[in-house]
Amino acid sequence: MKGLRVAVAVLAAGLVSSAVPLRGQAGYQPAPENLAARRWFQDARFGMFVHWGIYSVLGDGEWVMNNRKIRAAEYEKLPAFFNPVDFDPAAWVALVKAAGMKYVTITSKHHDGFAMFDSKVSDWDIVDRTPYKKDVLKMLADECHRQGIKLFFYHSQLDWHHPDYYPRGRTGHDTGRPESGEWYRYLDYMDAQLEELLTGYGEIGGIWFDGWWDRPEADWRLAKTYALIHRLQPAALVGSNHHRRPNPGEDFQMFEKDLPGRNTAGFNDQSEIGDLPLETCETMNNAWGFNITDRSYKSTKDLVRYLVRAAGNDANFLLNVGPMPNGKIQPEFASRLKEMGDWLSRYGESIYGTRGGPVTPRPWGVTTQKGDTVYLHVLDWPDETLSLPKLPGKVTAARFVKDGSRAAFVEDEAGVRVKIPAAMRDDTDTVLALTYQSS
Ligand code: FHN
Repeated sequence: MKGLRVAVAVLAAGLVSSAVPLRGQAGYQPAPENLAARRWFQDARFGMFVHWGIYSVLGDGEWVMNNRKIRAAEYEKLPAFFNPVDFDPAAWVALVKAAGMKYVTITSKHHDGFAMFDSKVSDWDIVDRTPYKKDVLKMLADECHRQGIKLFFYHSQLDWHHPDYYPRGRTGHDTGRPESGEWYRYLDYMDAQLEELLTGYGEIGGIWFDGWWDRPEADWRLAKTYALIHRLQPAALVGSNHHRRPNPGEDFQMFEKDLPGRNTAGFNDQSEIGDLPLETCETMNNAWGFNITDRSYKSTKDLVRYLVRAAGNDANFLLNVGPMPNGKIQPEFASRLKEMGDWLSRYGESIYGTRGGPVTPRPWGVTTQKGDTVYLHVLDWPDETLSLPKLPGKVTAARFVKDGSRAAFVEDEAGVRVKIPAAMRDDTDTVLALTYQSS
């Protein structure tokens, strides 16, 4: 009797485990080049996010199809108006570099399903449907490779246009598509497009998935998709914006509109921090895709401080632009990016190649670390003496990164106290470098 119960339990467990979709690529062992790419990614610290698609024509963000209940057949009129004759990939990449960014993550396909590249498995793409007829991803990839910038593709798993994206998820219910479809045929299509992206655009930094959250209960066949990517380009990093702890087969963890572990924007309610490289993304106003009336631009100071806080939390900062339908990046974004680049040209040593520092984020600011140097990023500190707990070794020197001048400090059993005279304080970030001797 007991034996039977055990057998039934084992059988039931087997049935359950085969019915519950596997989340990820079980047993995944990252290749050595993948591990090297993760280190590169962490060293890079700052990237440009680009949300660009036919929705930019309407100047109302990338969710316009869903928000305005535009049917798929109506939305199909849009590509005819998308003609980015002023798109200049060399100028984009020059701006990326001027901003001090090291990589670009651009939408190959957003939720509207429209491929911004020359797909052979669909004609719902930029080459087949727009008067522009050119593959902007190829143009950008070539330019990124020329100028030494890594290119990642944002790829939406959710699709408001493809008929086989069925059963529908939480969104895209007003698109007028027939209430039928073949889910696994949709996944085959998605894998085929990913294969195109990983074979036709040179070396790719990685794939940034989004949209899993539309159907959390579905079998996304992640194991197959992740294995495909890792087979085609072992160094390419896989990440997914599912707002959860990473699944096997993912190489970095992302947070949306919040620092790791925070949830002020409501996206990261289930995001526990795992042990992969981290990234947080944010908009410059409130929109990802071009929004013509969104004037809520963040100041350069706030954007720099976000970058600093991200680095202090051991995370990259992926800062978004939503280019206009003519192919240009609007001046409000460009000017802020250049100002961030100016700041980084002075303080970059405290950001690039660093990891989160030994003192965890505090109300006054954060720390970063590179080798035996700890950088203090003092963001809000009104007093003269800042007290720190003990660092991993005896402090031998302290300097203000601004001008290299020495900072006075005292070290005892309790820790280190550093003097920050009012004249040395910087409204954006007072950066000090403390060098210690490892014991
Ligand atoms: O729905 C998308 C949104 O349009 C945008 O792409 C952001 C970027 O992180 N992610 C989604 C929401 O989680």
